[in-house]
Amino acid sequence: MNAMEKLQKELKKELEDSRYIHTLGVAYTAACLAMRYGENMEHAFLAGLLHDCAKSKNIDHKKMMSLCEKHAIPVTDFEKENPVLLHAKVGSFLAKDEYGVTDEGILSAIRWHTTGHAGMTLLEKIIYIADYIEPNRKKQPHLDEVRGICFQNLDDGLRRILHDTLFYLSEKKSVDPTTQDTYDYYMATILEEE
Ligand code: DGI
Ligand code: FE
Ligand code: FE
Repeated sequence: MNAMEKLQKELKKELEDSRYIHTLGVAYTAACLAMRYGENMEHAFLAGLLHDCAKSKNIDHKKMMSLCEKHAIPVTDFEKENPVLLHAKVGSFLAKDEYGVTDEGILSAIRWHTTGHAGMTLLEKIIYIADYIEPNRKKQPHLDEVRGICFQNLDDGLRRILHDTLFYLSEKKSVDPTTQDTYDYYMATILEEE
């Protein structure tokens, strides 16, 4: 068994079945986007596999908070109110600490997969997008159209996902300031590109 297969076996044990299925979907979708846009395919696959590793059966919100305290990971007030957001930061920490990932590009793709941020790298965009469009995702509106766009033009796909996410969030929950920042940044870059 190679290292990637071993990791998959470990994650299968660590995650709920549905979360593991989603994880594989993200890994393969990220690999496809990497092929399309010229990113390192192995890096994309590995980041996809680990992006939700903090959503382990053995880690609840309390445990995420205590991991942040113990390892000096800063927690914003918004994250204190919405601790589910912490799985991105904690996941990046665990990818390094528990799973031995050293590549900073992979770690930051995990770190930013939930909110995105202004000025994302290609790999960060790929993981952010793959998380949204992977085949097991079903509930979001007009997903098939969004999937097509993501394989035609990555930034158009990113903007479309940010738009739909903000719309969804603003109806149901409060929007994280970083998510808002990401949205504002990428909407403002439409004009610059053209
Ligand atoms: O971990 P996944 O479910 O695969 O997807 P994800 O990492 O995008 O996380 C989605 C969760 O994070 C979902 O419970 C909504 C929450 N979330 C993401 N952005 C925001 C947010 N919650 C709030 N309140 N505000 C946000 O901006
Ligand atoms: Fe996630
Ligand atoms: Fe995910």
